[in-house]
Amino acid sequence: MSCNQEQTFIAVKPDGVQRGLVGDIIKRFEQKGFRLVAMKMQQASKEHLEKHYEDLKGRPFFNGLVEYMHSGPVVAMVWEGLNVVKTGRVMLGETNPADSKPGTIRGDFCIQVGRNIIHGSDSVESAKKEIALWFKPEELTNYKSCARAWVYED
Ligand code: D4T
Repeated sequence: MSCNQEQTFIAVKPDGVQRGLVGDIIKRFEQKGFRLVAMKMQQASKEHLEKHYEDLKGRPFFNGLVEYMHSGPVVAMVWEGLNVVKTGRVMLGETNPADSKPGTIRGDFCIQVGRNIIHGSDSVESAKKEIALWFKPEELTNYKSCARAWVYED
């Protein structure tokens, strides 16, 4: 696999959907040059969300986090490109929007950690796990972006 084919899991959380920020968020990843591989809108079950956040089980905010994520549909996506996991996290900003710089998604669009509008995988390993949890293999598209030669040198 070429390093340009790294993939990350990005989800617009229920508050981002309700606040009409889906288009703005997609636009940022598109403008950056990343390739959209898969996308769907889904109201996830609590069991599914407990699995997604299993590393945080035991944290005091865990139940509230699952309730919030279950409270409405999310827009789940897979984005692909060079260093997309790390760059995606930079584009998102810090977990707590108060620490996020202007110009980042959380820095520009939200205020509190419990309503931070977007999720992004924090490592290549968790991206693989999360993509497998949210998407069936056949839901991941495989097309050649016509912009590729204008985004990458090789
Ligand atoms: P996600 O996973 O949603 O992209 O967030 P992060 O990767 O940036 O941060 P995280 O896993 O530590 O937290 C997951 C999720 O929990 C909420 N949260 C977090 C919260 O409500 N209160 C808190 O004190 C923390 C640390 C926000 C994001």
